[in-house]
Amino acid sequence: MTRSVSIVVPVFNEADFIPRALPSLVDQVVAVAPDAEILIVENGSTDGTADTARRVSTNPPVRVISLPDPDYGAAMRQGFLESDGDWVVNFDIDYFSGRFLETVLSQPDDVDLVIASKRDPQSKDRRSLLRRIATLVFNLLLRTVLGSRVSDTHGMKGFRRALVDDVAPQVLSTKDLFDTELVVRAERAGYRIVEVPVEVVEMRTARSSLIKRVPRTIKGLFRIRRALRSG
Ligand SMILES: Nc1nc2c(ncn2[C@@H]2O[C@H](COP(=O)(O)OP(=O)(O)OP(=O)(O)O)[C@@H](O)[C@H]2O)c(=O)[nH]1
Ligand SMILES: [Mg+2]
Repeated sequence: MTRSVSIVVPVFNEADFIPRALPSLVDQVVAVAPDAEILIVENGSTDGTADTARRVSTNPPVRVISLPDPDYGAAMRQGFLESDGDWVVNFDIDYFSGRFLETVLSQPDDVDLVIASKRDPQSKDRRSLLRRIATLVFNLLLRTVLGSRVSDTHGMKGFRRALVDDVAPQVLSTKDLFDTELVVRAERAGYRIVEVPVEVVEMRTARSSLIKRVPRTIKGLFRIRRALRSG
């Protein structure tokens, strides 16, 4: 018998935050899915993140995977490929929800992908105005450049096993765009996608630099477009 869900959590230089966040993540997951596995995928950290994760959660369901070079998308990809749950759900160490997991696991059979959309009219996005604007602008670019109709690709998502096995190996993007390309490829392949509202509360001060991300993201979206056009 296969397990109901694998949770994939990319982490980078989170040694300080993991002791605070991981026990709560594990509790919330186990309360909803006692048979879940939780794959913590670290790459390139310089602060002992992987060891900290192993120390904080010594027992299953947590498994820690460690790779050499810092890359969010590569970590996500590795976690997805090593997972074996009927669903694969991605969480960040500072953004996870047992309630979202419950929503994913209660979907009817014909749903393949569940997106927690920060832009759903019923969502409560309590992040800073700048982050909310960044999400809006990114989504407008996604719609314009790639013709996508989803309203958000960053953040929590649940993927059906068949979709992961079919589409994840085709994804070329790394870094922040791995999951965006996965969603867009799934959309184009005709998988059934539903978006659900979410409440987003910052668990800590935002630490990633938007300035560095913007040019990289725009280049990445055009690279995805070229890849999709060339088949
Ligand atoms: N494995 C891996 N994980 C990463 C990398 N960069 C970020 N992460 C993890 O990805 C998740 C999201 O990263 P954050 O730093 O919170 O970035 P964000 O959520 O996009 O932006 P803010 O939280 O608003 O700053 C966290 O779990 C990070 O530890 C990376 O290079 N490799
Ligand atoms: Mg974050």
